[in-house]
Amino acid sequence: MIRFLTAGESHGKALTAIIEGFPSNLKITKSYIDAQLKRRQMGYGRGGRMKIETDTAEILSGIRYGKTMGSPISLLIRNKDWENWTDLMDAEQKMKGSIKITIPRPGHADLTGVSKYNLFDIRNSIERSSARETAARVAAGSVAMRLLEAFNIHIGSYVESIGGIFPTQNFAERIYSNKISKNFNASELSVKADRSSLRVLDKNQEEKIIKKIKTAKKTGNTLGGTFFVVATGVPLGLGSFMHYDRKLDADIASAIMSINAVKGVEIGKGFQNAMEFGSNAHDEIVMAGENISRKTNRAGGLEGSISTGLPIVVRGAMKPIATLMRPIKSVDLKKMRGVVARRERSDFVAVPACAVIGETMLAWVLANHLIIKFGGDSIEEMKDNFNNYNKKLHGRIRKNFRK
Ligand code: EPS
Repeated sequence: MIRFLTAGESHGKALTAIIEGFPSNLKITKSYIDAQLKRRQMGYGRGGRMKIETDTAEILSGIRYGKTMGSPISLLIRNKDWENWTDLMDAEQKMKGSIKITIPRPGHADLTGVSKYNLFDIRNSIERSSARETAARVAAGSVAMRLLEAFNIHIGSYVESIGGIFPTQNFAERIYSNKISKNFNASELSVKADRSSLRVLDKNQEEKIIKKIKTAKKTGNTLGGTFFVVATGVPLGLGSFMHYDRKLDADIASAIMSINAVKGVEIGKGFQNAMEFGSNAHDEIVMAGENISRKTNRAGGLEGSISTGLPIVVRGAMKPIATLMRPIKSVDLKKMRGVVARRERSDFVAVPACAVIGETMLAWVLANHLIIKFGGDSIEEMKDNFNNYNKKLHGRIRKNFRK
């Protein structure tokens, strides 16, 4: 229903995103998009590039006087570092004296990229496989986030662990036990996480992780970790079990897995539940006064691939950054002999940024399913559809089963 495309190389002139299919009259400003871009750049353990860039979006089309027009929205993020790469990244002329990259880094897209695309220089693979592309995704995803906010749907994230260091209490457990306030707004999680240099919720844990990152830096190593992305206010009924490509959980897993370096995705207590008896894994249906309610939310807000109305909880695992300053073994493709892998400026840890990207990817999927279910050409039309459905939902269940 909605689409976006990104283009741009890590050290090219700019990144762009074209977003299509949003309703008209959605309020959005450049400063809203820029605030999300800034959040993606933060985090202890980032590399030198983040000192060069101050990512901001130029709105090229689709927004007038602070509102969407229904037309394709195009956004441009300039790469400041491009000024140092104009010759190396020239579209026509090969730079005189430029040296090919011939040693692939294990864990990066270097070897698979040059093999598959028949490239003559690993640089050609690095440029697009770099996580720099996620800046364009965050810009696109922030438009989706704004759409959700118009329906009181909020998204937040936090880092659960880095380098195997976990908090003493995981906030997600409170969501799984459904003991969280009905008014809990997931963006509060981000407000809290953004106060930490690692986007963790536990100060003790932060200190321990910083120590470990310092050790990683000293020893030329990198770290990965796990993060949570949560959505609140999602109405019951997004997604469907009717066909594999209509499933909301599958779309969420795909969107999170698409983030660079993510190797694992879990919804609710997915992996833990696989070890439990069924009676300990599912969420009992109970009456709370007049209303149907759930004792727990171990399913993470999804049952039968449809949103239950409870918070959606997604957990992602990011592998350690593949560029090591004390590299592991590789092969020089020119000399065809064993060497150590190449070093290149990079981050030591990027899990905090990954969580922010996770927010925008989840926002994109939820905005898409919201538009599928309540779609209209203007935000006003969509709101009418949304309010009408929600107003009648519970009454309909009662009426249908009383007959
Ligand atoms: C990134 C930009 C990149 C890296 C990092 C993320 O810039 P550069 O290569 O010029 O330092 O800092 O990318 C990776 C760690 C990676 O493996 O691709 C960014 O904007 O997030």
